[in-house]
Amino acid sequence: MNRDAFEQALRDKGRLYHTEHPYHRAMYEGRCSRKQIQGWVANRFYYQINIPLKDAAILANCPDPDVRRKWVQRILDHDGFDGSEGGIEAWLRLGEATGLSREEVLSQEHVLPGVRFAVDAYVHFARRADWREAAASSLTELFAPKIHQSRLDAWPTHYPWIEEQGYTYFRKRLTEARRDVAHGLEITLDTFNTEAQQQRMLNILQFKLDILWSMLDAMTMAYELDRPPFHTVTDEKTYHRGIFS
Ligand code: AHQ
Repeated sequence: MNRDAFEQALRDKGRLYHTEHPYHRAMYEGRCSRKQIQGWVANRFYYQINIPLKDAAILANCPDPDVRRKWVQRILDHDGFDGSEGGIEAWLRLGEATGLSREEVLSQEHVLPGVRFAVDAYVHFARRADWREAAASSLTELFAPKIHQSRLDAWPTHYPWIEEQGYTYFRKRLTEARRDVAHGLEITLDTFNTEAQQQRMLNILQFKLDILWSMLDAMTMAYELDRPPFHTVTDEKTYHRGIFS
């Protein structure tokens, strides 16, 4: 495919984005319970704290200082820097705004095995893959601004019990995601030129779409179907804790 056709092929993957997952549809249609919103926030926290590790892995594998100089901004966006609290702190505020305590979210006690496996797969891929393939796998964010905007549009109406300061994270991502995508797209379109490379890249993007979808499947089992891991045996959260961290 030429550059434009390949970009369109990447954008066409948007129809499989987790916007369409039933958990997210329930969320912006106002059909989520407080427990389902809190479960989502507590589980997605594990994704958020692993993004800087994923991006650091890409930096570690990338020999090009011009790319690193831009890519490092992603770590600062999440970890914060002098004068900016960062996305992870903003996510903790989202947790508090939904009625979770900081300690509860930081403890990872709610992180479901299926969510942990999906997120760990992303970090391990970024560590092992060619840095350009790992960079390109962030392009699910082509579709992210729309999903962040949908939360800002729908949540205050449907979930008035969520405190307003919780929305900082979604607002931040509207601009950050767009800037990240511009850089990720440039690397991707410059790198993958042969048919084999482009097909492999589309498969890698599908891998990332599968990660996002699988996280919500684990949350559906636990918070919608009331079938969390080991529910037939115990009500206790008996999930394993991070064995890599
Ligand atoms: O908040 C999100 C975020 O910081 C990132 C980084 C990026 C990546 O490097 O893979 N992907 C991503 C995403 C974030 N939020 C998700 C959401 O639904 O709120 C979407 C997700 C993505 O599209 O990959």
